[in-house]
Amino acid sequence: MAYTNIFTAENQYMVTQVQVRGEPEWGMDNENNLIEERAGRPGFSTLLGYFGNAQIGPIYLGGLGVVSIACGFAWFFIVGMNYWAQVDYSPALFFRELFYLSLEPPAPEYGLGFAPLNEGGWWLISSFFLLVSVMTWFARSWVLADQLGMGKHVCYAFASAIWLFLVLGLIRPILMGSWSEAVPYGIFSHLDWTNLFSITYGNLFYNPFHALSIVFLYGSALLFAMHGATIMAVSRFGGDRELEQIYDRGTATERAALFWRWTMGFNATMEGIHRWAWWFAVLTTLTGGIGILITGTVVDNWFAWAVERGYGFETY
Ligand code: 07D
Repeated sequence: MAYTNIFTAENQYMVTQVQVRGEPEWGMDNENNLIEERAGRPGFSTLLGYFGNAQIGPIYLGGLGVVSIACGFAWFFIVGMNYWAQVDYSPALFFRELFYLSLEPPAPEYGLGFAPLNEGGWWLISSFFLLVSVMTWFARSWVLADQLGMGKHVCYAFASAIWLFLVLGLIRPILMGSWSEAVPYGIFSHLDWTNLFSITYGNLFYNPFHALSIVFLYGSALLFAMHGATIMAVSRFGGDRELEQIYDRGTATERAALFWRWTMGFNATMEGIHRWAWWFAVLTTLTGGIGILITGTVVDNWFAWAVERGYGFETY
């Protein structure tokens, strides 16, 4: 039997990854003359090449990109300056307490009104910048996909994540009539918020949309692992040329498909696996957003809700 050296081209595992390097790739020069608006000369980083493409740049910022980055920085800066103020500008305290520092939304008595700067006002202002930053980044992804003649699949997937983000920080607080419902900006504080949210509304595990969201989150990880592993396992037969294998099915696809049929009696197609992945990812935050939206607005206690429906049991 032939012995395969793991360091030969036929058998490229992640540890034997090949970095091909030629002249920098500038990308297409389409009718919009985007190439002239690209900033910086491209360079190369071997280290970066271990994680993705070794080429860095050129970057296309455009008006939306500049607004998005500026507003994202404003949010980050306001949060950071509040942290510094909270530790009286002591670097030692700042780093020691970093995970405990937090910029909190206004207290319940302020409702949906404005609050003094140090009582949630800064949270409101920084949230405005975060909102603009995320929405302009979305618009940028749309415009760039459009200019490259691409489908809008990335944009729609991003929109699903933004849906959950908006429910958590904007839509649900408005429906509940108070900014105090929103998530604070801090490492441990946002974890505490999550925990408290679950406890307040009778254990989020009984919320079927939280359960669905977990299904799709874990499912995404599983599908991603299965797909990534399958493609790497058949890359020696050209399986990594996935798109070619979709319309001109070769031995890589045949083997990969047969492997899964032998293993579990069913296989996705070379094309369909990407639809599986897209839907699982999109449904994670889509179902999640529904779950959060109806918590406190429609359902007050998920455990009691589950007891009424016969799947929650009181134990004494
Ligand atoms: C949060 C939204 C999109 C984000 C965007 C980003 C920037 C700026 C800045 C980096 C991720 C915009 C912002 C770009 C960033 C810088 C500097 C996406 C987000 C657009 N849960 N749980 C979920 C599990 C429990 C609770 C989802 C598991 C407890 C609450 C997911 C368990 C309690 C909420 C999930 C578990 C609880 C969730 C998140 C196990 C108390 C939500 C999906 C095994 C701890 C959220 C319906 C996601 C949700 C959510 C998993 C347990 C509370 C499926 C595995 C019982 C309050 N939980 N959870 O992709 O959607 O988030 O709920 O115990 O709000 Mg849960």
